[in-house]
Amino acid sequence: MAEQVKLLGSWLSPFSRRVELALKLKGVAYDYIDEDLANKSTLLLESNPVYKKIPVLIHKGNPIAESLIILEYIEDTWNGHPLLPMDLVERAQARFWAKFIDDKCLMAVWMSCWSEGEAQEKFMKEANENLTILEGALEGKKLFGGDAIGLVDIAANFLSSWAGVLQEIAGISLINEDKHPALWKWSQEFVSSDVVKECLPGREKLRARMLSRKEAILATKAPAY
Ligand SMILES: N[C@@H](CCC(=O)N[C@@H](CS)C(=O)NCC(=O)O)C(=O)O
Repeated sequence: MAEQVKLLGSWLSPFSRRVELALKLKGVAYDYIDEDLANKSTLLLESNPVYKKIPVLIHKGNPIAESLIILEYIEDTWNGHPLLPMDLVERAQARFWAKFIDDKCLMAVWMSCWSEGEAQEKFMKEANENLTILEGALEGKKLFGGDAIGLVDIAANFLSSWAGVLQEIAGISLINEDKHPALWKWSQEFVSSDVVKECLPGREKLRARMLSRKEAILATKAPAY
């Protein structure tokens, strides 16, 4: 029931969009609260006192934080569209790649877009190498989950629309048909799904928000997501 499931998120955040996508794939009804991250609600601060970040899923009054942990909770709690394969080895591999995306790809891509000069070159090299490694996990499949969207596809959402907009703003090209053909194809396939479309921020709105923050972000040495 919707009143039992609440998501504290932000329309801009790939992390909270991951949770929305998982809930929609499972067909779970939920109430969504869009947080003002410059003025966090008491509910958010009390629900995630350690990191004070969105997303937080509140199920029957129990708060669960950190998007990848929330995705696992959703998989364990609700039937319907499976986010993980049945095979135990494949499940472990999916978890590995989701963590690899968080640890090795997201920050490298993000920082490539928000740095300049030598630092930018370093981040772009790192992003390129790690995206090439990530492509190995596609192994000729159209999605990381095979024919259906799974945990790794959801974790990689940032590499679709967010990365596209940020690269455009930064005037760089990290993920394109020549450099990362498998990932490029994946991205086209991923964003063509209707349920995924419902869980993306909207290109123009995202672009406008990022452009308005560009100066402030560039002035910060280690801009947070
Ligand atoms: N590792 C976290 C990252 C979540 C995160 O970085 N959330 C950002 C928004 S994209 C946030 O709440 N930022 C507010 C802050 O840092 O004060 C996850 O996967 O859930």
